[in-house]
Amino acid sequence: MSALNILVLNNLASRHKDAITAVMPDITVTVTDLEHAGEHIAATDILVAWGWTDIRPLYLAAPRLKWVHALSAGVENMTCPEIQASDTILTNSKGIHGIPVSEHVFAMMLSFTRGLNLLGRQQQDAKWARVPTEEIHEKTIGIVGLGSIGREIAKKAKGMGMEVVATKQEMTTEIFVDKLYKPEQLHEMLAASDFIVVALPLTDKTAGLFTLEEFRAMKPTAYFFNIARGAIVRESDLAIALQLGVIKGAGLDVFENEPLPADSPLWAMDNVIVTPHMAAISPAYLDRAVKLFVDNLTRYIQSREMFNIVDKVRGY
Ligand code: OXD
Repeated sequence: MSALNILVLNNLASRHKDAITAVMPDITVTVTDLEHAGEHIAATDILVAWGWTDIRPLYLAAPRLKWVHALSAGVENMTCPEIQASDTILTNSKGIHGIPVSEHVFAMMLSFTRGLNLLGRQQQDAKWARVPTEEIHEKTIGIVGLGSIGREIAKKAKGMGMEVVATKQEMTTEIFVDKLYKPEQLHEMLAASDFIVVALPLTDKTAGLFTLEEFRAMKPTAYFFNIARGAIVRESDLAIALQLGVIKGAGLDVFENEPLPADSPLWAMDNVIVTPHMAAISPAYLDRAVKLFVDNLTRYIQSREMFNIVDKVRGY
């Protein structure tokens, strides 16, 4: 294969660059940001960026581009009509999120059940007062979308003595799941769950999936968690459900608009935990992401089947 120019729109440590250039001679890695990407795009063969980067303007100015790789799992801003109609390969970083995201989900769940969401507020006023507690032991967790993140959540939930149920397109044998539901049985699963975690990709089918109707299908004691994409949930309906006690609480890492606007009612609710789209972030993230990219680059160069190829029309 002839020389390859790789443009990366994120900082890389020298060990990351070295791992990429070690794949074959004649690889050039240029690290820059979106603002300066235009200076390099005409010569770029492979573009590496986060899936929320609007790559369309770059894509239209990239005659050599053959492959776009998302450092994230989501590719929501990478599937412009032009790329959909082209033979440009699109891959993502699916498979590296399970550990940090599942830890984040349990951090939020346990914050609610041990009252840390309330205690944190009290501590600011030096207030010594016990708050109600709950156990997650023997409670049911309902995972909406059993991909690699959902499976890691299921594994940890089992280890904590929970009953695990999940929705999944295909019925497979899942060692950490007690019962699988089809997506069309979502309401049935919601009604059976004490903790509901959304772990779906954002697609035309999942956008706006959670409305007041879905919150009404949940137990009034249920806690709802979204670590997927904000647009899967109608946020105004969620706020109403939380205000009216339709559900008990919500742990949210993703929002319809990010950053979450300062006037969102969610900020002030003490039955809501807001985290700034950081569930996947950990010191290990970039090491894992670069390793995955390097493995795929090797396959690309050797013309072997690549993994994590995204169906550009389906969106995941
Ligand atoms: C991702 C994310 O899509 O962290 O990777 O949200």
